[in-house]
Amino acid sequence: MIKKMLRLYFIMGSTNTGTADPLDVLEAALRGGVTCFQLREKGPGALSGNEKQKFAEACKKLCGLYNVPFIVNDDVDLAIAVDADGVHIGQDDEHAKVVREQIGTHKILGVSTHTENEVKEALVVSADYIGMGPVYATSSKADAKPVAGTDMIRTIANAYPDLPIVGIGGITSTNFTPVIEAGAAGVSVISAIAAAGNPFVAACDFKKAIDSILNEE
Ligand code: 3NM
Repeated sequence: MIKKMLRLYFIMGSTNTGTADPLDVLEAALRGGVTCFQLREKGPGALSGNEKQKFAEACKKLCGLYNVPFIVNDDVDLAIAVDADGVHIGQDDEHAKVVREQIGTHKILGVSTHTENEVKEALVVSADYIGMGPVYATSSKADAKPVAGTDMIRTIANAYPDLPIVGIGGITSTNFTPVIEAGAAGVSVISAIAAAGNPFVAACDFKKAIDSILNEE
C-alpha cells in the first residue's frame, strides 16, 4: 500500500509555485493524479505560526477530497495539530526515534537517507518509507547533497526488497525511468509539477508515464 502511495509523490510549499496560488496548484496536481502530498514549508518567505497552520489545514482538506495522504515535512507539532497522515524528516531534523514516539505507529513516518547506515537507522524506528536523493541536480533545495544518481537506490532496493523507496531530486517525466528501474517504488517531485505552466497536465502526463512503466493503471 505504501509503495503505491509513493508512485507520484508531490512536495510543495507556498513559495514553490511562483505567481500561481499554491492551493490551486495543489488542487490541479491532485486532479492530475498525484498519489501522495507533502507540505514542505521552508526557505525565505515561508509561512510560519498560525498562517502555516491555516495553510496546512487547507492542504489537508484538499488532499482529503482526493483521498491522497497528507504528510508534513519536519514539523511534528504541526502534523499532530492538524492530524496529518504522516511526517517526513531529514537527517538534520529531529531524531527519527523521537518522532516515532511522538506520532505513534498509526501515522506514516518517512525518512530521507543517503547511506546504508542511515537506512538501517530508519528501519530500527520502523520508517514506513525512505527517500533517497538527490538523484539529479536540483535547484529546489539549497543544502542538497551532491548528486547521487541511482546507484544507492539500486543497492538498497536489492538489500531490502520490501522497503518502500522514493527517489528525489531533479526528477521529471522525461528522466524518471532509471529511478524506477533501480528499484524505487516511485518519485518525489517539487518543480516538475509546482513550477509547470500547467500543473494539471504535468501531473497527468507524469502519472500516465509512471503507470505505464509499472504496468498498472
Ligand atoms: N530533498 P525538485 S532534493 C526536498 O536529496 C528535496 O533529499 C532532496 O525538488 C534530497 O523536484 C529535494 O524540484 C528537492 O528537484 C526536490
